[in-house]
Amino acid sequence: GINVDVMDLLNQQIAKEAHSAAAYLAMASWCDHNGLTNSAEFFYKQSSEEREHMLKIFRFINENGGTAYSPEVSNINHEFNSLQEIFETALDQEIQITKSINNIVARCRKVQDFGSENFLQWFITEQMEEENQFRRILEMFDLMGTDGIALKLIDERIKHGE
Ligand code: OFO
Repeated sequence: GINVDVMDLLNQQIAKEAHSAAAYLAMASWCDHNGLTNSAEFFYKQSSEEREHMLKIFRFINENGGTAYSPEVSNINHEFNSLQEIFETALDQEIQITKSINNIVARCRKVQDFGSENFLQWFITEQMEEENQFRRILEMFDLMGTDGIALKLIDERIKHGE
C-alpha cells in the first residue's frame, strides 16, 4: 500500500489538480467572451486534462489501500487583462504543480514508497511537456506582439496545435 505521508500529499495534489481544472475553465470563459475561440477550446481541453490528472491520482489512492477525498475548489480568478496574462498565469500554475509533484517524489524516495514514485513518473513527463507548451506559446507573444492582428494570428496558431 501507499505510505501514509505520501497519501496525504497525493490527496493535496488531487485538490491542486482540481483547482487547475477550474482555473483553466475560467480562462476558457474569458477567451470565449473575448472572441478568442481557439484559445477557448485550448483551455477547455486543458481543463479536461487536469480533471483526468485528478482522477488518475484519485483512483491510484483508492486502488492501493488508501482513501481519496473529493476536493473543495475555491479562489478561482476570472479577472484577466489579456491573453498573454492568461498564458503567463497558466505557466506559473504549471511551474507550481511541477514543484509539488517533485516534492511528492522526493518524499516517496525518503520513505521508500517506490510504487508511488513509479506512478508519479508519468506526471513528471507530463509536466515537462505542459511547461514547454506554455513557454512556446508565450514566445509567440514576444515575437509577434500583443496588438489586435498579432492576437488573431496567435489564436489561429493555437488552433493548429501549439
Ligand atoms: Fe498540468 O497539472 Fe496536472 O499534472
